[in-house]
Amino acid sequence: MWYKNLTFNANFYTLYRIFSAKSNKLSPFSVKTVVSQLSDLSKKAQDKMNSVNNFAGLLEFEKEFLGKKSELAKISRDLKNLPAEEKKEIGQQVGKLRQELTTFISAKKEEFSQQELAQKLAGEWLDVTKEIPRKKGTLHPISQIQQKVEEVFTSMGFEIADGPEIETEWNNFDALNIPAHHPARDMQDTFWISRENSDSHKNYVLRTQTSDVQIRKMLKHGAPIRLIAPGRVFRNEDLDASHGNVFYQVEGLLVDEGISLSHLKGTIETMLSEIFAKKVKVRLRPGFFPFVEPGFEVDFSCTLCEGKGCKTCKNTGWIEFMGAGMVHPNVLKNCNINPAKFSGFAFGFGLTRLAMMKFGIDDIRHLSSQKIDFLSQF
Ligand code: FA5
Repeated sequence: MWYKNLTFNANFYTLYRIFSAKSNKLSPFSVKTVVSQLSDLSKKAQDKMNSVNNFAGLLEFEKEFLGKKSELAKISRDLKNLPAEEKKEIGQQVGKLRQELTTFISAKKEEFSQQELAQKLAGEWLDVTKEIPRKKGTLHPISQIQQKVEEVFTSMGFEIADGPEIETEWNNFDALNIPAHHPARDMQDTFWISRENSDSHKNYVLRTQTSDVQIRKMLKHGAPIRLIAPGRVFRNEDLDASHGNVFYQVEGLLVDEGISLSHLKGTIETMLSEIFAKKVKVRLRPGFFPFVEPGFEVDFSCTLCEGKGCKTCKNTGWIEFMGAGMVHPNVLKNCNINPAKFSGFAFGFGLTRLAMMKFGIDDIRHLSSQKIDFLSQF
């Protein structure tokens, strides 16, 4: 290293000889003493340079060799006692040694700062090209199942229809062949918004079913018609694991010439087989809904036990699924469609409950819990 080549030793020896021989003003002993002090100091500094390996060591070194109480400072102060000629000669050597020590110290300071910076940067280094694992959001299980249902029905030529959640009493009940004091209105635990008018077109409810969309669309487009209407419905019910008071249904309607129950059965079997990705069978049991005649409760074969019987299907091999039937002639008439020419089927199932079945969710309340940990499992 450069500082190993300090030039003092030879120079001091020369100086020593000059002063020993020439000086008659200052005692040779004094010059000799200064020269040998400088020589020793230079050697000592060189020896220590190798062991300076950090900032603290460097500060100590600086203090020892260039500090106010250092030997060099002392020699500098003593220079004034030398005769002018010697003062100049020795002063130059003192200056040279000071310069070399200063150069060494600042070079080392720079070296240590670079090391410190490099260490700091190594600790703080950031790879901006690295992909940061991010928690991705997921679709709510109900949205997922709704998308799938829409996909299947669209592929069978059904239109996706929509309707308002605040509905007239007429669309939600009267047009669907549910007369004013019919118990079916109570069956659906209605949230009334206004009920005081004698004209049911002017009374409003939070819709209790998506069947209202059949009415709106048949009134607007007539027949033939083929639609599904997914949406939110509201019922003033006591809550438990399988009953919500805000939940989702899907209404289905197909009206055309020559439509029969076999079309209904085939349509529902196709939809469920697609949703569960396996062959699903459907059975119809007699059921009552004022807007269909005949009406049915529709079950499908348990997808867990393949119909053999398990806890989920209560050992029956069948899961209760939805209400359905052939559109009542009164409903067709209410929508200006000729029942002598057109017939159709309608069905309505709980989308929320279908999502529960598909994903094995045992409590409907989880679905509205907004718990990300729960919802992101699906
Ligand atoms: C109806 O709402 C009829 N509109 C269905 C219909 C349409 C029948 C067309 C015939 C022709 P129901 O009240 O049974 O039917 O409800 C249909 C489905 O909604 C039920 O099978 C069930 O899956 C779901 N459902 C009913 N009440 C609740 C509730 N409180 N919480 C969650 N899901 C419910």
